[in-house]
Amino acid sequence: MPKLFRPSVRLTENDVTDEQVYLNRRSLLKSMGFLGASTLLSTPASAAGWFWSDDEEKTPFQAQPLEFTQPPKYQINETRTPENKVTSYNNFYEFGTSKDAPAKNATEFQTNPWTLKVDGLVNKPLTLDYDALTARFPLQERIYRLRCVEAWSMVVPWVGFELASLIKQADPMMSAKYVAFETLYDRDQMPGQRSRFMGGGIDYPYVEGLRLDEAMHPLTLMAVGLYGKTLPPQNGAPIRLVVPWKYGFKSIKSIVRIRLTDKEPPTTWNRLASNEYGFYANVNPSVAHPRWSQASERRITTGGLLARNRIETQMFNGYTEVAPMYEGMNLSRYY
Ligand SMILES: Nc1nc2c(c(=O)[nH]1)N[C@H]1C(S)=C(S)[C@@H](COP(=O)(O)O)O[C@H]1N2
Ligand SMILES: [Mo]
Repeated sequence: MPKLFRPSVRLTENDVTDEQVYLNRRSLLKSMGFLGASTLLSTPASAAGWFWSDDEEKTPFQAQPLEFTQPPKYQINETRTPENKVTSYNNFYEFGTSKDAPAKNATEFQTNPWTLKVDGLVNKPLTLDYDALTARFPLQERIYRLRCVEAWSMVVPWVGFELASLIKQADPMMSAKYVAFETLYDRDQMPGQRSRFMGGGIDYPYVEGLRLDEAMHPLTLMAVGLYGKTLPPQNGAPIRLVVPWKYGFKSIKSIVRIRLTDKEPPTTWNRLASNEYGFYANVNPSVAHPRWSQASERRITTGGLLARNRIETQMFNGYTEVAPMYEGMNLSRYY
């Protein structure tokens, strides 16, 4: 997403103070030897935790291999974006707004234990713990195009399961019309949530939504991995949404809650700039963003990150099987 500094989201004195206090405390801990590699204690992190209860032991992310099938239908014939680019060029404003910030700032993001709740207008509310995320549903590898609203794109081999299978287990009520998603809110772990400046002016937690039929569409994926292994923190560990026919900001990361509702739920980028980002946000080359064209995109493959590899953007990002869901809707507006 482009950086947006609107008058209402300018840096305030409070934010600075907040961040400063936090940084000072960390540098104090560091000078005492409680952070980083060097320490006088034999079991550093746990001993530090014993003194200073909010500085718990952190284990850096380590990808675990996953087991999955590879349905031929989802193996597309396009050059995949190399893994090191998928995991180093990210939008995850909870960890900072520059593309390299999430990979740098999320290395120690703790995702186990984790709880994902499915509730709202359902007959059987569910809670999935960390192990259930990868064990409850058979996993599939799906190679999808990911088209960011900023006009760059990637081809990513995700591992996951259909959101529909999760929603079916919760048994939605007849009154359910929409699905609301929410990212983790944890100011200790997500520096962008502590500072308006670092978090791009977003009111956290990050929220997203889909119409129920969109959520139930077989293309809509809950991803728990990429390139055959568990998701790195910067890509939305331990579980994120992937909606390949919509702009990337719909594909919300690190989800803790999925709520079925009868009203169109608020969505983060629409709340921040409703003239630029709509609820539907279907990829549409013929509707320009107010500040740039959406007719083409920079495909990130094996060249340098800024290599001139421009291709034409396709309607619904090429997933035209979703078109019937939008019959009768005016898609020429910036939805
Ligand atoms: N919680 C959360 N989810 C998010 C974002 C974010 O900032 N916070 N950025 C979105 C945007 S704009 C894009 S393009 C994709 C990027 O996913 P990737 O980093 O795995 O490529 O994540 C989306 N999901
Ligand atoms: Mo994006």
